[in-house]
Amino acid sequence: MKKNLFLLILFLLFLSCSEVKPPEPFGAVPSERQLAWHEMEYYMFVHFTVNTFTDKEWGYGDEKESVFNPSELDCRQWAKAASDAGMKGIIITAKHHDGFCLWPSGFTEHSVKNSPWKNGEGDVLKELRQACDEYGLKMGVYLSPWDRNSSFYGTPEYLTYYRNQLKELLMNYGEIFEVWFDGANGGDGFYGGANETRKIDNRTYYDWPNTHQIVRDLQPGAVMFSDAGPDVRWVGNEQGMGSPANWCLLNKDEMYPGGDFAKILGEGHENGTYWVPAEVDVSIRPGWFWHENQDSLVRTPENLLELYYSSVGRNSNLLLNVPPDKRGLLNERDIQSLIAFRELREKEFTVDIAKGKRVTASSVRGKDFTPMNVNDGDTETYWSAKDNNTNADFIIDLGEETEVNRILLQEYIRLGQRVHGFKVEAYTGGKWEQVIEGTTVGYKVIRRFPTVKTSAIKVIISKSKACPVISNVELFRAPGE
Ligand code: FUL
Repeated sequence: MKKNLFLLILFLLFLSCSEVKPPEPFGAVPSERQLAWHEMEYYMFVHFTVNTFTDKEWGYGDEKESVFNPSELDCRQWAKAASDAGMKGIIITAKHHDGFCLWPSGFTEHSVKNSPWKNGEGDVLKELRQACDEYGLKMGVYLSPWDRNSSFYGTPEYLTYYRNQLKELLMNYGEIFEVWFDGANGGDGFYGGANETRKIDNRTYYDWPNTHQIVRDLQPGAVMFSDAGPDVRWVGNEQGMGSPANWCLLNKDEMYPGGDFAKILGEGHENGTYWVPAEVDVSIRPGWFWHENQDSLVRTPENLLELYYSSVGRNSNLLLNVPPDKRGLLNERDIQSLIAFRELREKEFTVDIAKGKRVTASSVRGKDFTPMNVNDGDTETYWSAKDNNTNADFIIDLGEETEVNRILLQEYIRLGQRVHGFKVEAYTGGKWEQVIEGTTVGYKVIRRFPTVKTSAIKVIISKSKACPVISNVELFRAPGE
């Protein structure tokens, strides 16, 4: 009897040793819809409304519908440009602060239905949906909470009006990947002819939880953006600058859209209780809307590459605004810049030098978590150190002296964002030399460093909240020094 018990214990011990469990998640983790959003990385913002024709950035709300009259509107041209540029979706200003709707809303006369465009029969959202489907892009909507046209604005009735419009957008235009709630709120406007200033309390007026529920019910796969989430947060500036230390974590309950939180939003909260990653929204021109006198001020491909490093390279998504002109077409200059930027980007990341090379680590949790997972081309597999090993490293053996000047790192974020200190060293001249130092990683970081000729690269996770879990490492030799 005793012998049997002993054998059983031995057997159980054997079972528990052979199966090494994955690490426990640490802190807040992303939802499935957020994980899908992270993979979008780079997509287009389209600012288009009456402002395009009146040369304004913020329409007052009294614009006649007749001013909206694009001569050659072609959403397929936008979608083709986005797809050629390597973008994965388009978010459109279905309604900006002026209240003019790009779709024939049943709740206002202030829309395309009273414009001369297509004799009032047109629907920009419908055309964009078809174009996105044709080019394999996802579609998102911006619906300005502030409405300078509506007589309801500032009263409780406005909420019903706003939610009705939101429902129209979420029910009639297929799958929406992101709903964009702008933070600019309240001030002077037309308001149905009142021509006055209306102030609202950002914290309470919109009753956001109930509006958010509408999005969850009608488009469960969509993420919601605002200054403070709930799913995606503003990065705190409109210059395209992600924060070098960037937590996907935020104590969002302490915040509300339109509040004064710009400084916090860049970095997020190191120990935030919710997963709310940052999105960098920035325009390819000085303004959000098209203005003829800005045709010469389109960002250069080199400048767009800088934006890419300061957004996607810093654990954020890049939402790049490209505004159609009065024809309803993206301007040739903007398209040229976008395409040349794609070419530059491709030259940066031509051959992944790390792929398939031998990788060894100072700590390995078990055979399923081998360091060879970091460069197997599969971001669902990862290297993990043993529990409590919050300081660990791995070495990529390049086999021969190779020039390297870029590194891309990704954490397996399904288990949370853990790393808050890392270094990269290159083996050169018989010793290890540091090439970069960083803080957070998260979904992705891409770092540049002066070209080094090396036979091995060491990634040291010097500080982590729990054992590190790294899903991907790529190395490149980009043109230049
Ligand atoms: C801001 C708005 O006021 C701008 O017009 C633009 O839409 C930008 C993306 O967000 O808050």
